[in-house]
Amino acid sequence: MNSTTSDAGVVDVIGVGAGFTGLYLSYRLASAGWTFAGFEAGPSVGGTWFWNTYPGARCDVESIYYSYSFDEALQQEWTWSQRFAPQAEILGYLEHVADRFDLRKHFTFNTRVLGATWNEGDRLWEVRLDNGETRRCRYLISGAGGLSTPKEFDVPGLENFTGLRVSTSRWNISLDDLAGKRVAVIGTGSSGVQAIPLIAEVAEHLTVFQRTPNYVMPARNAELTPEQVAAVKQDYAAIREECRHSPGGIPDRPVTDRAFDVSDEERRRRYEQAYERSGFLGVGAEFVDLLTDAEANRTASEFIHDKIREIVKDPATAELLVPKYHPLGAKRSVFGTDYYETYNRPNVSLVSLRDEPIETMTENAIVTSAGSYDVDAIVLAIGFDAFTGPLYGLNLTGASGRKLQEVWRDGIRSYLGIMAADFPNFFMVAGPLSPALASNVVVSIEQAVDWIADLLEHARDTKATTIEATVEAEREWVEITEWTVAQTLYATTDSWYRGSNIEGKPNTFMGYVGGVGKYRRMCTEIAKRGYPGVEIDGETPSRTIGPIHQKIA
Ligand code: NA7
Repeated sequence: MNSTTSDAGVVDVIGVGAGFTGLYLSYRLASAGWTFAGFEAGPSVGGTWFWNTYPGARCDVESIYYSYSFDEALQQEWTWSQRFAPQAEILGYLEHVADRFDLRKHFTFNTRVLGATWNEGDRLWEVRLDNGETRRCRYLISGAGGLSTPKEFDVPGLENFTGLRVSTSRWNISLDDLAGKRVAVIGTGSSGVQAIPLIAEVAEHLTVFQRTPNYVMPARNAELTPEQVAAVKQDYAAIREECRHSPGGIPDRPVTDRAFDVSDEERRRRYEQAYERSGFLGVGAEFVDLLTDAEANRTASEFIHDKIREIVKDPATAELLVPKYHPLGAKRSVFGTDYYETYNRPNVSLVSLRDEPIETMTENAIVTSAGSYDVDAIVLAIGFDAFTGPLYGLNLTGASGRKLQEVWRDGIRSYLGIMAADFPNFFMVAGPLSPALASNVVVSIEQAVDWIADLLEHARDTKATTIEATVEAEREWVEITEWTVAQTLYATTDSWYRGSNIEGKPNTFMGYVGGVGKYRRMCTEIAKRGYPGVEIDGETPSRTIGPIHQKIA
């Protein structure tokens, strides 16, 4: 096909979302000469960082890595203020990127994609928008994000509550609105853990309703010094390259010894050091077998248990906070500031929903099986319908006339987390079964966008009109992702990684955990071999990716 298509009104590419993905997608594809129309439900750019404005919101990946690498001048001129920049600064960064590269012109804001149907006759997507329009495009690319569809509160009675009610993922009040109030926070994942200490400072009383205790390690956030910033900027190209070829999208700290290779004293000393370092390369990454061997993991988990018991003064509260239900790192680790210390405040109390589940709510109270808690405000920090929530929200109807949610009813299937059989010319950036879930997602986003852009270029060169994953390649990729995760403790633990936080969602681990470096090398090899596993106008070098995964180190 020609990028200046002759079909009147048909745009080459429609992109969904104007977050980290949508912005880079628009830049990359417009630069390559494609016509691009982006639609964003929110009023401006930012995606996750536009919506999640709750107190304490910040990324759990260090900002010097959690940022774009595609433009040297951009990374030289932008200066992060802190190790983990707060939400407002990350949003400011994305606004800067949008303005600097003049990207807003590619987007229509306040416009949600309601549905999209593949038109086999014309070989294009018909995309329905909530402004009543239908737009047509050759390629449809989702940058709708993995954590953008808030989970519905699945406990009856919330509708009875007449006090102030707010969700961390759609925060629309100020912290002052909670001042002097009796506040309940429900949920203790990253969002709850970040918000709780700040809410505790203003509330008359804060009651935290915890279902599953998490391992919360100190974030050790700090201002970045001018010397640190200068050192990073001087070395940025090499740092980015290291991130791209690392396991998790951040510079690696390779370890080769196992937890029981060292004495108990030496192990403890190493954990203490790692605890000071914190971050994803902290305690959970101190020995090579912590995510693969349950006994090895127990040593690290118990180290954190002891830390909690040291910090929290009331022994009964400490015991409730000790995470006993899963190994450290098997669901996403949480990094906080003064989280456990907050439970030493006289105005904070903890309710364990494992011991006393919520039964209902009244107009001014949360009622559990053991009692009633009067509150003026409820903060829901209950997470997201990850990955499939945003995708199913696009209501895609594929070549066979079935919706994606029907095709994936018994479990997610994708090729590389990028394509889905029966959905020609549709691509997902940081989609299910990609490495995005367990990585610095910005690294995964840039890699996927570049790979998709190269594939579109390849199709343009051959004047092809349809690109589709084969069923065989998709099946193989599912097997590879399942085999890879089965080697780890991720396989043993319920979490949003597996969809188990949503009632009725098939329990499938939604990511590839073989490492972003290995994944990148595999994708590069697939491109080099002419895209096995991808049918381009019905032709493919091979319907499967064969032994490429085993061969790539
Ligand atoms: P998470 O990590 O999914 O955490 C949600 C929390 O809410 C978690 O503690 C849940 O307990 C709890 N939850 C969910 N539903 C309920 C109900 N019905 N009752 C009580 N408690 C409930 O979401 P976050 O927003 O904190 O973080 C998501 C990601 O964003 C994070 O991993 C980072 O990558 C950034 P559960 O554990 O399910 O028992």
